[in-house]
Amino acid sequence: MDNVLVIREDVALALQAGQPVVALESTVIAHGLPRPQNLQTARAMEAAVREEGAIPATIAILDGRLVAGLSSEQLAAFAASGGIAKVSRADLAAALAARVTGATTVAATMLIAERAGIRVFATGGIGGVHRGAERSFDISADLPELARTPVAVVCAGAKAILDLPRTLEVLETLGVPVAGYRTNKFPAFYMEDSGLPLQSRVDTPAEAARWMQLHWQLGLMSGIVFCNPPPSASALGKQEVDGWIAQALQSAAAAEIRGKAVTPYLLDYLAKASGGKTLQTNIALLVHNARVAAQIAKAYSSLGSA
Ligand code: PSU
Ligand code: MN
Repeated sequence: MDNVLVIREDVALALQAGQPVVALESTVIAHGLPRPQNLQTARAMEAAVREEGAIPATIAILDGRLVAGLSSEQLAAFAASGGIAKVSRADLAAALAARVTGATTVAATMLIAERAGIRVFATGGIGGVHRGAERSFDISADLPELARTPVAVVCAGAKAILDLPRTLEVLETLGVPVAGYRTNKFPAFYMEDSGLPLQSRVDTPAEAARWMQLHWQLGLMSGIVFCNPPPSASALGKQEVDGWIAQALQSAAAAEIRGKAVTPYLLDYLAKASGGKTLQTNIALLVHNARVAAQIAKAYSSLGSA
């Protein structure tokens, strides 16, 4: 792996010393947020992780290598460039062979984090079962990745554009634990409550860390989803969001958007239709998730099993 996986020096040192590290993804930077908010948010997430006493490792593919821990300059160049490939598990070898710059999805970021030895990862909302998946079969590769890769993902649930009841059903089928972080409800990304109850919750970083330890001690190789609702002050109401989502889905259908382009198209449409409101909420929840992930990473590393 050495010639393929590059781990930033401070990240490697922290991992060797059993100190907390938080992985961050790069599809949200390249495809989930517009410029210049993408770089500002990536930096704010890294700063939140550091403030909590952990080391951030933003993961991407640069010039044919998997990089765990972009430097400040690499991050700026990445956020500024257009035409970056969206890379999931299936695309990794092709991206390396073609020496492209690649943005890693939740699925690819989890996989690379695990190879690097990082156990905690923060994102906005995971991918899931798309609405109408009974016809399109569009189910994010994030779900099967969660089933096979032992990394804890801190997120505000799954993205609101998805079919959330079916997303939860698939996670259950795949044996992926889904816990509310200080909530009994599955959040809906921009909204604190999807209306779907969660079976379990944790209330402290120490409890989350204990879960991780037990789950992996049992030899269960799946990921764990910790659902951290968006901060109340920036959460949006169901009625307004549902209206924007309906418009976004209609527009995507009319424009015949398919495959990897679907999620970026919908997020961009929502940001515009809402006059920037969904963008502000997306940014707030990303930074909040980074902070909570760092707290969990710290608690997990203090257990000494990292
Ligand atoms: N969270 C966000 N914004 C995003 C994503 C997550 O706040 O853009 C990205 C993640 O990289 C996730 C991807 O893996 O969206 C899902 O894409 P798809 O539905 O094509 O699997
Ligand atoms: Mn898809």
